[in-house]
Amino acid sequence: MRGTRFLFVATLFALTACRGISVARQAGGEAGTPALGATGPQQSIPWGPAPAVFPPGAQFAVLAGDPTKAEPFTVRLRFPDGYKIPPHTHPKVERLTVISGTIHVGMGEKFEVDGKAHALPAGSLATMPAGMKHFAWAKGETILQLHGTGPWSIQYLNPDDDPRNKK
Ligand SMILES: [Cu+2]
Repeated sequence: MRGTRFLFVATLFALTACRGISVARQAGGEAGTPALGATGPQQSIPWGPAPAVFPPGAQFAVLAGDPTKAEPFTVRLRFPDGYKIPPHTHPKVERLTVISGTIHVGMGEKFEVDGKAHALPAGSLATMPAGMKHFAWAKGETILQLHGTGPWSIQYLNPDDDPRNKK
C-alpha cells in the first residue's frame, strides 16, 4: 500500500532548534566538517543556487560534509512558495527536517495535489526509505535540512522531469 513505508514523525520538536548549536559543535570534530559552533543561526548559512538536479528557483547550502561523497552530510534547501519537486527516488534514506515554512510530501509515481499528501510544518521530521517514490511542494518560502550519508542524489521517475534534461 502506498505510503506504508513512510516513517513519519509530525511531532513538533521546536526545542531541537535551540540545541542546534551544540549539535553542530559535536559535528565540528569530524574531519572535513566545518565547526559551526561559533556562528549564529540563519545569517551564517552559505546559500547559493541549488545543484542542477533541482528544479530552478531553489537555494542550497552545505553545512557539513559533502553530499556527493560517501560521508555524513548536512545540507539546507530553501524553496520559494509553490516550488515543486516531481516524483523521484533517492539511492539512500532521505531524512528531512523542516526549519521553516511547510513542505507537502506525497507518495507515488504521479504528482497529485490532494489530501493524501503529508503537510509537514516547521519542526517536522520525515524519513523516506531509499527507493521510495515520492514528490513534494512548498507552501510559503520553505527551508529544509537534509542529513544522512552520501552519495546523495535524486532520480526522477520521468526523465522529462529531470531539470538537467531541459534546455
Ligand atoms: Cu525526495
